[in-house]
Amino acid sequence: MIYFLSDAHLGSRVIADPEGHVDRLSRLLRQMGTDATHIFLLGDIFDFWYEYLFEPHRWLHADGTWHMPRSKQLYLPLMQTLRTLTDGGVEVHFFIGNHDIWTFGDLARNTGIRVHRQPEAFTLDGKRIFMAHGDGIVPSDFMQRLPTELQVKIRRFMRLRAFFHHPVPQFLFRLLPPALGDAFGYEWARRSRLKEIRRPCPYKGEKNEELVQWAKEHPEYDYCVFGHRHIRLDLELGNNRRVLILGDFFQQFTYAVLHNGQLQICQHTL
Ligand SMILES: [Mn+2]
Repeated sequence: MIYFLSDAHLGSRVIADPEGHVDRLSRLLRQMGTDATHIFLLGDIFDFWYEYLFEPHRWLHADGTWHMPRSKQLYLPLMQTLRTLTDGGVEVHFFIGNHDIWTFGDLARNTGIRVHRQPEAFTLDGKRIFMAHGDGIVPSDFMQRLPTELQVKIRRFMRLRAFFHHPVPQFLFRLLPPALGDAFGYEWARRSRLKEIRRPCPYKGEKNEELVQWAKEHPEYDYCVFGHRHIRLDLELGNNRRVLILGDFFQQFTYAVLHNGQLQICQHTL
């Protein structure tokens, strides 16, 4: 079995019980581990994640004990879960989202997961599958069809995205004391969560949803799987091709399973 999950936004300051949220995801991942060959985490697993220069980089010690940096203490059960999965031979792939861009090796080294900073295509169960978090994917002809005000909004997002991905500001931010960087980062993330809760952006329809448009323009893939939008979508594109948007593991608690070439979205219940 192959699993896909995105947008848990762990650690979000709008969540009443952040420990319970981390536990819920950790428990599901351990359950997946009983029959999984691969697990794909498609971005925004953390509401904010930054690996600072002046904090410990080695979390798992030779004697098997864990010493998380104080800024990441909350995530210890998840780190242990990921380590158990990868030690047990499960391939865990972690795509950065737009909230957890800033892993510089610590996460991969301590847990054994593979970090992807770019979209990636895999052949699994005989299907050609394209995966990405979904931010920054805007087909150019699609852009031109949009009203000017929406174009301006997207351009602003892309500029901020380029800044967040740039090594110079990244290095400077890494120099901050973790408590200061986190205070800033979690507050930025909290505001974007609140904005989304107050003004959700529902499915825009086949013609206006950029990820759907992108999938349509790429017939070389059987399936395209995305996160980011926090909507649950499973759309047929003809010729057995499909595009999935995973929902989230924050309010909807959805994820997807691929088994014998069949892909479907599931709902996690407590
Ligand atoms: Mn996102």
